Amino acid sequence: MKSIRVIDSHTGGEPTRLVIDGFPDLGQGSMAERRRVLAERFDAWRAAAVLEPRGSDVLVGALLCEPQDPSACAGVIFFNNAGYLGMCGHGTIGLVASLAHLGRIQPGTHRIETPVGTVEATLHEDRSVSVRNVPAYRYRKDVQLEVPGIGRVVGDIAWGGNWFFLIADHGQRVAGDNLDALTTYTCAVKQALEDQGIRGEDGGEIDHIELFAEDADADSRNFVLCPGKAYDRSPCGTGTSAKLACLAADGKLAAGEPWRQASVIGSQFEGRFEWLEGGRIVPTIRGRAHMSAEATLLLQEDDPFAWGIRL
Ligand code: PYC
Repeated sequence: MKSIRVIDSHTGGEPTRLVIDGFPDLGQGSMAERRRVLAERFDAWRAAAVLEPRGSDVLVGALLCEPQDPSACAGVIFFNNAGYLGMCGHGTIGLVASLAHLGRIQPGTHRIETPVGTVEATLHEDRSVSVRNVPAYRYRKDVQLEVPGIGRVVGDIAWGGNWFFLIADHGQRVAGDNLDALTTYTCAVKQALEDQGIRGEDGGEIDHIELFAEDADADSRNFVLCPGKAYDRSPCGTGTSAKLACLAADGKLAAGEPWRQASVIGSQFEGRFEWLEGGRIVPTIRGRAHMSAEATLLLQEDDPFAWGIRL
């Protein structure tokens, strides 16, 4: 019988399953190279860890890796029910909280390697975590998209560690009792982007769709559709980074000024940015994770669903 040791946490309601032992050896390459090896040769392990019956569509997996650079405290590869992510803000906060829970790190700043670059995470004394993310930027503003069944939708394309399509004017009620309609709307937008070949600057798939609305307790509330069709229960660290890039580009938020981003379930991140040369920004996202479980996943030889339910 195979086994996988995991630590589960959630960041503002969005779960992270940190795999600390039991996955196959992916070699000594960069996190991008190890992600490729995992995807091409060992994808069944991703499925076993996050799909039903052990996981769910909402779960984000984080594989803890030895970093290449000895000055980094960890490397990580993020994945979910549909495949692999670039960066993951809520997941990095969950990773740091889990490493602290295990006694492997103390308050302070820690470098973490991801497939899209190294980020710096600061564990604060109050156990909140700030993630100084990879550089973010808006690639295209006011992209017009014809969406079958909806009509014309206008949004920005921005990079925040994943590719996002950000929509302010959507006519949808961004609220926890309207999740089915929000999911249907954002899935239609995602499909239209795909069908019309609209992609990120590097040809990357725009696999996150983000809607914004006003919020009484924050600067904005969002709904984020993730690849795999689950919505982000947290305000989405990479999505908030993409939002900061758009606010910065529009001159609506100054460097260092706080931005409180609420999720559709009411959890919050605080974001700020610094300017980089060339119009890019470095976003920092602060939030808090709570521990949910320490567990050993078991894969029995005769279990027909040992490697997940894949329909
Ligand atoms: O927090 O960046 C994030 C994230 C991406 C997908 C789910 N959460």
